[in-house]
Amino acid sequence: MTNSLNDMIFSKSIFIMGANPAVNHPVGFSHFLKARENGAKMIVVDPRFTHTAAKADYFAQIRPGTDIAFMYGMLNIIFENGWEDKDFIRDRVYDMDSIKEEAKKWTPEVVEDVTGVKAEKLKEITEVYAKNSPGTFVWAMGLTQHTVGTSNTRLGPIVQLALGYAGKAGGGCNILRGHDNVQGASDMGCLSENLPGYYGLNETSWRHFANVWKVDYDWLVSRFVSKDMMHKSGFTLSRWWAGVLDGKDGNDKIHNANTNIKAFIVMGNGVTSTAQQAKVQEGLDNLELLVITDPFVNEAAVITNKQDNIFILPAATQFETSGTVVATNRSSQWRFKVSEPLFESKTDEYFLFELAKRLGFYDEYVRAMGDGKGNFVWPEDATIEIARGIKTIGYTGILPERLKKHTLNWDKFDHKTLKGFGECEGEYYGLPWPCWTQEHCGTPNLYDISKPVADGGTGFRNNFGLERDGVNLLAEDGSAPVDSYVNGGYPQITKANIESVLGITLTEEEKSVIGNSWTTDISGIIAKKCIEKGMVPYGNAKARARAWNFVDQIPLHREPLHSRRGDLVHKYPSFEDKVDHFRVDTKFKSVQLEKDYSKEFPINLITGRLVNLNGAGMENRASVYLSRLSPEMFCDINPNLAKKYDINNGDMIWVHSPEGTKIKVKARFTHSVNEVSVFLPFHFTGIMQGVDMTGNYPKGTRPYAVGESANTVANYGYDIFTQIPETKGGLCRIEKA
Ligand SMILES: Nc1nc2c(c(=O)[nH]1)N[C@H]1C(S)=C(S)[C@@H](COP(=O)(O)OP(=O)(O)OC[C@H]3O[C@@H](n4cnc5c(=O)[nH]c(N)nc54)[C@H](O)[C@@H]3O)O[C@H]1N2
Ligand SMILES: Nc1nc2c(c(=O)[nH]1)N[C@H]1C(S)=C(S)[C@@H](COP(=O)(O)OP(=O)(O)OC[C@H]3O[C@@H](n4cnc5c(=O)[nH]c(N)nc54)[C@H](O)[C@@H]3O)O[C@H]1N2
Ligand SMILES: [Mo]
Repeated sequence: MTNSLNDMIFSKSIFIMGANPAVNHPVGFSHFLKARENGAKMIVVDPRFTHTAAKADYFAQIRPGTDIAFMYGMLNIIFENGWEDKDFIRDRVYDMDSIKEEAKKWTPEVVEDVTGVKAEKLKEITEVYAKNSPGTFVWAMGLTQHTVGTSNTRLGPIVQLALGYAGKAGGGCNILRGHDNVQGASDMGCLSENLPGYYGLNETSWRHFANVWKVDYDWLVSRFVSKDMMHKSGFTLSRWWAGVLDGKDGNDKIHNANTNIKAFIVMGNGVTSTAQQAKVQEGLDNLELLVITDPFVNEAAVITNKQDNIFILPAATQFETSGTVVATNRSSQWRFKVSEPLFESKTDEYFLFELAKRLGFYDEYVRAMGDGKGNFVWPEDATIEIARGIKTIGYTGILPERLKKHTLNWDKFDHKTLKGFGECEGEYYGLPWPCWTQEHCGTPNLYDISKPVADGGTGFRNNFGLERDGVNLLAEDGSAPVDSYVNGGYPQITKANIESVLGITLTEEEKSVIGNSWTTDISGIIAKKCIEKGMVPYGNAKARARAWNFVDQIPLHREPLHSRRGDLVHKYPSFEDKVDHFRVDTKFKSVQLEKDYSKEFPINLITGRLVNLNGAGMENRASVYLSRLSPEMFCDINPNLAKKYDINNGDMIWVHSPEGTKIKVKARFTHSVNEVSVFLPFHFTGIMQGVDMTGNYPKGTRPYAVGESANTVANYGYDIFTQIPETKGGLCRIEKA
């Protein structure tokens, strides 16, 4: 998220594409409503008429998986009418021309054919958004859970760049995250393709972390089968089961150091919430060892037929531990323990420390904390270690004492700007990263050059060289944060260029301790000198509208793997199949072009959330009150569609997937879905394709509500870049049960 929910009060328009915050972020949604009361125009683009749409000024009902076409349609109208911000594009954007060229193809009529949204509606929405400046662009899972999810999340910001809505209060991309600390979890390296702080899997990064962790680089190398594996992305949560099944029975082939996965440790994830549940079940059945640490009975242990070597360890909840969490807007917060862990439950760090001891690397694991000999204060010393090591996204200033002060002084921050006063004077709430130094205030809005760096200003990061085919990649002259020593573009700062770019001379002592680049400079000298000169350690560059390191250099519309518009699949085909995508071969075109699925599976399958249940749902279905609100699994269906199948409200129906899987659920009539789509919430499990597995719950733990999982019928399909499942694009067939 570049801005924050609070910042929305400065928006004149709010464009919500693929998010339903009225249901999924109900507290945060109050900021949307306040902005709207303040005069902001609210626009919703969603295949369903959602609770959020009900509060909007404009609503477009889009065919799932066609957001790229819609956004190019907007860009077409913007460029046709000259509504783009020409100065912003000239000074701060690389190659908007390629986007302009592609947008020409997407006339309102072509967009209407592909997306199902009337040309007039597209024009109206585009005009309202372009003329009510600044506008903020909001998205969540409706844009990401597609084979083209990454392209979607690139084109949204490009719309913002075109309109000059980036780097402004009231503008930016307000991307709504999921769990309370999901931002912090990805910052900390809970992704299989990078180290903490998004450091790439390469030798420079590993050497940096060897430094941070105070261990030998060679010792780290010795923990891997080979250096190749050390530099290779791991499996993802989406397809860990493919790693177990190892290509057998027609499953995708894996590339994993000549072995399959045999043991699986689950810590705070709902395994029953991922796509391809029939495969997940098969993966679980074929494990040698399954260990789950969870405050609840994680239902991965319930849906498997495996009889032995399943361990459920009782984890304490977040109320029984303390430490930092990072919110959707990059602000950190200190969480104080409410009570000691109850009964025999243990904190997550306890399990991790014990595991490290038993695997024989506990000493190395804790060496960077406290005195380096195992005497440390938890979790403060861990927070300090993070601040020391993570430069890429600016964690240096995010220290325990500063955060505790913020959490204890909520009343000393302005609700609109996040700016502190009184004892919090000069700091933004939660020190939103990047927080460059131990004194820096945090960065409330990314890429905002209207203020000095010392007050949270930044340009775009220089990460891809100084020029491309002779074209300048740095910001143009006159475009830099206020009070910058260099009033224009400059490269990221290194040991080699710091003196010439900043116009300073380092002392011999400084030279002896400074790191090679701002990303690895544990001494903090680069950041300190940069801020003194009003400059950003990562440089001041242009944002790339065309990114040459992606399969699609500019985002392109590609039909979902399973498309209702079989006729469009050949015009907008998916990607080539990808070998070794997070260690597993992944199919795109070969699935898409196998047949015209729309004949046999004529209904769009949309999945998503309910307000009373969360994620895999066990936490909430264990509550009698929350379960009463949705006591059983259901399928939202338009009465006119139901009529065709002789289905009445409340009838049981079978929903079938192209993979041959099926679920039995109750039909619920609603006009929020159109006549060619159904909606399934994904918060249920316990019943697998009609087979009741609930006998597997340990005694006394069966939740108040169980049911079939939507993910048993969610179709095959994964994003080309992140491997997120295509759970927002797919087809199904229904019949009365
Ligand atoms: N009550 C509750 N709140 C939650 C959660 C929960 O489970 N329950 N989960 C949390 C988590 S982990 C997350 S990630 C967030 C997710 O928050 P959201 O992304 O808002 O959640 P969803 O309901 O999955 O999807 C949002 C919308 O995308 C629409 N959509 C589907 N396909 C498309 C498409 O192709 N294009 C467009 N434009 N829209 C599409 C759906 O109809 C839906 O209304 O919510 C968080 N908050
Ligand atoms: N069809 C479909 N599928 C989807 C989605 C969709 O929109 N459609 N959305 C996807 C998204 S965005 C997400 S994030 C996932 C949902 O993500 P899940 O990972 O399924 O989310 P939760 O149900 O919150 O699961 C978290 C687990 O952690 C446990 N837990 C809670 N607190 C703690 C703790 O302190 N320590 C430990 N060890 N455990 C704890 C909970 O009891 C629970 O079992 O679902 C994904 N699946
Ligand atoms: Mo999520």
